[in-house]
Amino acid sequence: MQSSVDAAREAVRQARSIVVLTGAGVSAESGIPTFRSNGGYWQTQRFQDLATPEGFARDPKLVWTWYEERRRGVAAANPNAGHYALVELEKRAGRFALITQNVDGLHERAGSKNVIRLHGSIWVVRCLTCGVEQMNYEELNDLPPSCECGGMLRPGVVWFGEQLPDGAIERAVDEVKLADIVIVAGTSARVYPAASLIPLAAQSARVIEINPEATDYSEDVTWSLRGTSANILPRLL
Ligand code: BJW
Ligand code: ZN
Repeated sequence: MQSSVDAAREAVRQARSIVVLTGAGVSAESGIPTFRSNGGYWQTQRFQDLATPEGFARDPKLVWTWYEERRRGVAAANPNAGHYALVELEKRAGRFALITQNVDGLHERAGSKNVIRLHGSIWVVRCLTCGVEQMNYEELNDLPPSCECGGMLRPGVVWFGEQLPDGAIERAVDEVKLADIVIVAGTSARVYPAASLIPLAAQSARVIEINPEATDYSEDVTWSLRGTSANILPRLL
């Protein structure tokens, strides 16, 4: 393992263009639950109820109660050593992009600049009637919240069956094609199209996977480093 970390660090040092793809595991050490690993949301709750447009239409209050609880958890959390290592990597790299599936905003709070958010933001709300989208960091007490126009607000995230934000996956694909190193950290690689970036990366870049568990793509990457992102990402600098 040590020799793989050393080899990966050397490859990172020599890279001209670095792309990072992150998932919920990167925020786990900030105390934020993942979806599919131990203690993950989908182990006790149905994604159909909480993360689909149909679930929201059936019971917007239930969905909003879950998001509001998560918003409070994220507001009370702080970025961890993994988030900060990626900020440092961006400063050192010639070309750098951070593609994230996370909606918590912790990469931006840590100081990452070129962030491509594939699944939206828990801090954005959108009106179902007038379509206005805005940042909202307040505690929402009356759920579901409503817009000034009287319409119902929804969380500005991407649910199953919904399109990703305009141009997001296209930008991500372009960045991956230009990269010579792609770091994939803290994702189960089960959700598409995000996961499809990993085999795409393996076609033209060296890929470093960081995850305590194996994924479907662990065999296809150059270095699959078993460990946590707060521990391993700083060691790649
Ligand atoms: C650590 C760690 C530590 C723990 N350090 N690691 C192709 C094939 C099959 C299906 C599809 C397909 N294309 C599209 C689909 C449908 C669907 C999909 O992918 N389904 C599959 C599940 C089968 N995709 C969609 O619907 C997407 N839209 C789309 O494709 O539009 C076009 C289209 C529409 C309809 C039909 C076809 C095409 C949208 C996906 C939206 C995902 N939304 C969610 C919730 C909303 C955001 C939110 O509220 O947060 O996004 S689901 C949830 O999963 C969330 C995450 O962003 C996403 C990914 O999860 P992630 O980040 O990988 O977390 P986990 O928990 O799965 O994994 C954590 C990992 O960390 C684990 O591996 C741990 O081991 C590890 N870990 N601690 C490092 N300390
Ligand atoms: Zn409105």
